Amino acid sequence: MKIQRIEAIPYAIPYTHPLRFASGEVHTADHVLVRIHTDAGLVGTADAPPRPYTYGETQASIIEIVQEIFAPQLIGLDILDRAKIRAVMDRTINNQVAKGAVDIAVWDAVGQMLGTSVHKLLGGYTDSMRVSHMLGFRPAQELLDEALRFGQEYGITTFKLKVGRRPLALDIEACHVLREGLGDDVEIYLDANRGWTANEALEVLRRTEGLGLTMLEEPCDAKEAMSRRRLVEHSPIPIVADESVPTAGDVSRELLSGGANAICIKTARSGFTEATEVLGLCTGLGVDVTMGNQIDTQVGSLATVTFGAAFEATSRRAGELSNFLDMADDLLADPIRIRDGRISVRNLPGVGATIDEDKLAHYRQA
Ligand code: MUC
Ligand code: MG
Repeated sequence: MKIQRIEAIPYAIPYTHPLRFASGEVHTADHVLVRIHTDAGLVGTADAPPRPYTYGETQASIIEIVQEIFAPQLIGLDILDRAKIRAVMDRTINNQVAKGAVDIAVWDAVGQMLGTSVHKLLGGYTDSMRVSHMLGFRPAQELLDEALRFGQEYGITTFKLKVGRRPLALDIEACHVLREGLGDDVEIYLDANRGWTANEALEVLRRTEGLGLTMLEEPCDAKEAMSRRRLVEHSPIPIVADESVPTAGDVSRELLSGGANAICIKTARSGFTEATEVLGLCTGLGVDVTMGNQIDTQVGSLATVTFGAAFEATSRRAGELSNFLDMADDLLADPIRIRDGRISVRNLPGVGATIDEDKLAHYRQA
């Protein structure tokens, strides 16, 4: 079965409220839906969320690279030749989110062809994941209200708090208010999106000691190599690399240089193929992983849970799977449901992301 045509469809869905963090803010999900059509009539689907402030990719750049650079080289290839497809894309550096979407769409088509869920093809370890909800910048009391509401409505008991603000006291206060208001049984971890220096991060860790925070993600720019290594050595909790490790090679560099001791895996930027490589690297070295959120729609979140639930190491911790709740609408025909703080995989051929065509027509851009 061969790749016949690749579409990159821009669409925009507004957020109910903006999500703010140290490296940017999002008001609209201006994403790209990637569709790979095969000569047998099957269509593989994936979502590409551009994150200009993180990787430099935009909606326009993703469309351009998929349609003008990748598609002409991929059309005619066998859908099963995933390593060849990947090698073709890897001739071009960067553009991780565009590559990730093509990769997931290929896996989706393969699963459909075989009549098997991609979750099972990848590993089929378990059938659901615990959900971690990401809290953007807000005054401390509003953060607590949001977390309490997500606990009550969805049973979510793990929260990633966006930090990285100055003065540091803003985030330190938010940590204290959340811990006091949520009690000791709720997991709280932090993501600074490079907002601090490594030494500021050390100060925050000192001033939040005793709050039981479990991880600190991307505290500073990874280029701050010496101070960051010192932070990793002195931190009582894992220092997670996220945007500093878009590829497996970056993961090796950060782990070997002591810039991180845990890794955030995001299917949106790694697809399933490179995410598997990153996971193998981490489990081989005995390094913890988390399943991260690229501020994904339901289509993207379904890809994350498909991968995360497929392996023991990725399903151990709660995955960041719920920020589609910040969006006014979505494209999935059968919406994702969060029950008792968990999301289930779909036992359908492929990834199981059936698109509501009316919604796509409504939100599609020229
Ligand atoms: C995260 O984990 O950093 C914010 C920016 C981005 O690229 O992803 C999100 C979440
Ligand atoms: Mg992050």
